[in-house]
Amino acid sequence: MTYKIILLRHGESQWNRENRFTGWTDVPLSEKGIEEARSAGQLMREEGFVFDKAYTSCLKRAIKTLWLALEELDQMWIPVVKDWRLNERHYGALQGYNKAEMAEKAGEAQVKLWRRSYDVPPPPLTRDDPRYPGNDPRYVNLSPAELPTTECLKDTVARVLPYWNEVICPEIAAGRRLIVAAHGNSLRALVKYLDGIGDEEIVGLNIPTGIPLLYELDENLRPVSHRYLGDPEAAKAAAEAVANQARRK
Ligand code: DG2
Repeated sequence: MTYKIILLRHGESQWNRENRFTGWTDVPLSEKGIEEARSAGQLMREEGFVFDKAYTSCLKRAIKTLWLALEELDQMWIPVVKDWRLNERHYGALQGYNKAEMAEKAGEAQVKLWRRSYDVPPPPLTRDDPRYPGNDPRYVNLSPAELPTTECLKDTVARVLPYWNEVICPEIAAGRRLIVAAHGNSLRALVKYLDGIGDEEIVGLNIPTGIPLLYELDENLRPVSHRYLGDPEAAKAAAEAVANQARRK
């Protein structure tokens, strides 16, 4: 007996397009991102996916990707749960800055540490910074300790994993067919756990936009296999492009 779950990073956002650190900034999809979200839905339709429930973040790039994919599947009616714990990792004071320009300024090695290391957080925001999420009504129920001023992947794991274990896993075990639409790093956090990727190896993992990632799980909800739907070479090239976003110009 195995279970299937789809993990989907949103389609290209406007700030992915402009190559800017985004984090909790609520930016829309680009035109290309809208197309990617539709294609993701088509890929799932071609493989006959049917879902009972969807999970996403509180950020419109993931929410809209989910909507567009479900529209292609003609399954827009299913319940959708939005939770901040699936948000992108908070990129602290880097939010808004161009990744390649930051590599010029701080050096590629430093930017790689901020982007991909397990436990080096980007510089934090101050609480009086307009980018601090504490004044945003969608986060009104978060405790001060939960409201980030920055996050490394380890911090993201610390909020994504309890959500996976306490909210999503019971649904899978009950036989519900789920799709999770989230972000590059909230999904890296999950994949790190699922595949038991070490703190050093996780540096090399990049997740492309808008390509459904299928996991098959055994009865203990441990992965048996995973693959990107569609052309594996295209997924590989897209992941490579993500890795290279913070090269100096
Ligand atoms: C990107 C990921 O998040 O950036 O916050 O800039 O998945 O929501 O587009 P997403 C961001 P990198 O960690 O790949 O630089």
